[in-house]
Amino acid sequence: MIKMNDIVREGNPVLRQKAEDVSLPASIEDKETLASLMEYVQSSQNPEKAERYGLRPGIGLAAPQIGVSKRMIAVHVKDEKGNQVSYALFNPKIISHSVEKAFLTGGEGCLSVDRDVPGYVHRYARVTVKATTLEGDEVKLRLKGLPAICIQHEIDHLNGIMFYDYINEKDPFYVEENAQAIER
Ligand code: K3U
Ligand code: NI
Repeated sequence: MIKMNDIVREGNPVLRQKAEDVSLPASIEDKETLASLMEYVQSSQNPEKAERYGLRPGIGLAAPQIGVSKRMIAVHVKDEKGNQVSYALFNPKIISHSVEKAFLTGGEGCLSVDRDVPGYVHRYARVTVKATTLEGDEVKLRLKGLPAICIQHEIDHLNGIMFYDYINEKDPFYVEENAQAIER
């Protein structure tokens, strides 16, 4: 089981590398790694388990964050209707996106960043993502709201991008024209 000590922190070069594609069909080892990412995010949102194992809650996790530079992510988050959106994905790729941007009014955080970084992170409001699931099925996902924000944050980890790279240095709370504010 992944614990906080297994999560690499900013400053570790793996977080700035471009992760390698996972060769498909996935090996048992890669499937176990992806399953462990999902286990972490699910357990971290369970108050008893989070307390017992000292897990900081997260809605997503990417393989580079545990030092594995391969294209795997887990997302476990509720959409605006309260439906659970849960995906464990190999080689996720954004194949199209809206022109409209969106941002979380509370900003973003990261399990690899042990400090508060205030400011708005503008991302695409809607994305279509192609990927392969843990079960080996090719999927095309259409996401908006918090799930869309979360999957972009996780795919960024596969490309060596941190959320604060997007924050306007001079005016962290600058709002881009026509950007949609998402309350969480
Ligand atoms: O945003 C977080 C959260 C945790 C519990 C409930 C609701 C929200 C914690 S930070 C987080 O989940 C990161 C995880 C990371 F860094 F490992 F990928 C993902 C994330 C945070 C904010 C926006 C999008 C994604
Ligand atoms: Ni992160």
